[in-house]
Formats: sequence, C-alpha cells, structure tokens
Amino acid sequence: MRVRRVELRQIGIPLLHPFETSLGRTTERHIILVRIEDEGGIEGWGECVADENPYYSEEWTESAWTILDRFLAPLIAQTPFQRAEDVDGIFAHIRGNRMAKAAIETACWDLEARRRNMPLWKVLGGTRAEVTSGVSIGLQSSIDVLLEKIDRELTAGYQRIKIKIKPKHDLELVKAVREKFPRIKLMVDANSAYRLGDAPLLRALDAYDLMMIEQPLANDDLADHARLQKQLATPVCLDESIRSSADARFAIELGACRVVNIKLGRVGGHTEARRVEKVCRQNEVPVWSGGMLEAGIGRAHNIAMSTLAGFLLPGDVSASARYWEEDIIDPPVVVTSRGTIVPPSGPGIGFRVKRDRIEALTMRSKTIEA
Ligand code: OSB
Ligand code: MG
Repeated sequence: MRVRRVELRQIGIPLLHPFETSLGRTTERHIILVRIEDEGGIEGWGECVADENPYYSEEWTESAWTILDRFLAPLIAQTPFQRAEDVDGIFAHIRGNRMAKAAIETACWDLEARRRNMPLWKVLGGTRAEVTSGVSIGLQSSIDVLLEKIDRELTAGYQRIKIKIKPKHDLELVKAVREKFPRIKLMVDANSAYRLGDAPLLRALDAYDLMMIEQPLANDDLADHARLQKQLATPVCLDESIRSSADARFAIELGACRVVNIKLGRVGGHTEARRVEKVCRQNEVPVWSGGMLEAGIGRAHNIAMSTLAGFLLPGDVSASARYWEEDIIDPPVVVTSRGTIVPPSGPGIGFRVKRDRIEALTMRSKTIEA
C-alpha cells in the first residue's frame, strides 16, 4: 500500500450534555480527523482521541496536530507498506504520541479493509457478531440528577452503568445508586483522583458489589495499584496506566489490576490494542473498550476492536445520540434494546463518513502529499 495523500482536519463539535470527571469538564470537543488516500483513490479514516487539554494524558489537540503534521503524515506518505499491521513499526522510532499515531494507524486499517472489501472488524480478527454496551455517566449536580440519568440509560437497555467519582463525591453516590438499583452491573471511575492512603475509603466500596474500580491512583503508579488491589475485594481496572502491551504484562505480573480498559488512542492503534487484548486473554484478564467522547469515526473503530475475543465485558461505547445532535457518520451508532451494538457488514469501518457535516464543523485543515 502507498498513501499518496493525508488530510488532517480539526473539527469543533459541541456535546449535547457537558461531561465532567475528576479531571475537569468538557462542553465542546475539538477533534482531529485523518483521511488517507492510496494510489487508487481508496480512502481510510481515523480519529484522534486527544482532549482539548493535557489532563487525561500529556497529549492534547495541539501536540497531536503538530506531531501529525510534522512527523507522522510525511512519514506515512513516504513509506510504502504491505499491511496496516506494519504501520505501528513504521512509527516506532517516534517516542510516545500514541493518540496522534493511532489516528493514522487506524485510518490505515480502515484503508486495508476497504481495499480488501471486508468489514474492518473481520480484518482485525474479531469474532463477535454483537458487542455489549454500557454507559459512562459524568459527575452530576446532585444525586437525584444522577439517579434520574441512570434510570434513563437502564430503560434504554444499557448493560452496565459506570459513574465517575472523586474525593467527597464517592461513597454517598455509590450508596445511593446501589439502594435505588440493587442488581445492576455498576462500576466507578476515579481518573486517578486518589492516593494509596485512601485505601480505607476505597475498601468501604467493597460493600456495594461493584464490577470494578477504574484507575483509582496515579496514571504512572503500577506499584501502588498493586498494593491497593491486595487490600480490596473489588477488582481494580486500569485505564490511564496501560499505554502498551508491555504495561499490561507488568500490571498483571504485579497484581496491579484484574481488568483492563483498552482505548485505541491510548495504546497507539489497532495493532497494539490487539497485543494488549492478547496478553490479557492469555492471563485470563477480561478487557473492555473505553471511550473518549469520540465522534462517529472513533466510535466505529472502537466497535470493530470490541469484536475481539477478549472483550468480555460491556464497553463505554454507546449510541451517537448520547453525545451529538448529528454525528459525522451515517447511520449514527445505535444501540439495541438489549444494550448491544451490531458491527456493520460494509467494508472498512462500515459507516459512511458525512463529508458535508465535517466540512461545516472544520476549524482548520492541512493536506500532506506524498
Ligand atoms: O476515563 O474513561 C475515561 C472520557 C474522556 C476521558 C476519559 C474517560 C472518559 C469517559 C467517557 O469515561 C467515555 C465515553 O462515554 O466516551
Ligand atoms: Mg477511565
């Protein structure tokens, strides 16, 4: 394959509902989209999950744009490759910047799948004809508002509820949710808001039958997560801490987690995501797909990834309509009343990219030719 053109585009798209975590509040996404084209004019699409600020990860929109423009786009336009699988190696000498890399790497997978006229999920080796879907609910203005939101998502059919917690907004939230919904699959995500010294408080959560506690401690602290996991009955799930399959291996060896959240952008694309899935599967650690408030292209890639065998738990990949008035793909992602998403049968990501909608949302664009 030879990429003869890379189009970078940054769109601005308002969220229907602001999303708040221990890291801050997001009201509008600034998303970088990548469109690549091969010699024959076949295209591939990717989406960069970097946030508008460097709080979740050191990468953010501006750093990702610069790395894409100055290094990754010229490199992929100059380097022919056999398979999308090879792109990870082409980018290997550039340190970090995984979200920027994943934007192009996933576009290359979409391109390969379209060239082979196959759905991306099948090209990746996915086996599931249906993926299970949960929702991530941000911090709310009151417990009543939270309970109301959960009720609505359960009515829509979602299979598990994740709520965000932070110090002073934790035990009482979980207690109230459990009292109202004694049987639901429930979990919490702290986005690194606690320290090992908070172990007694986190241990108190053991009473509420949570599926897992996601990323309670620092993004770079596997050792303390291992110490914490020893003190908890509730499984620890790692998100921010897992940037690669090596991280997953270390985390499992140390006993730092019993579940892993995989995000394509955080690990650098589909090839590394498959490696993380494999390490976890071989160690009987279930994985699920995280979300980063993606627009349709990123969402479609997450769905494809979630068809791999190790994705045994409901992910954070939910319907487009929870986020956007109008998504950038057609049809939008929909969730069945059973709380599942059916991966599309068309070639590549399997959704039509709405060029007009993207054009209308574009803040800046740049084309890099081979
Ligand atoms: O920690 O999983 C997270 C969104 C942005 C950054 C980090 C996280 C999240 C979510 C939202 O939880 C998941 C989604 O609905 O896309
Ligand atoms: Mg998380």
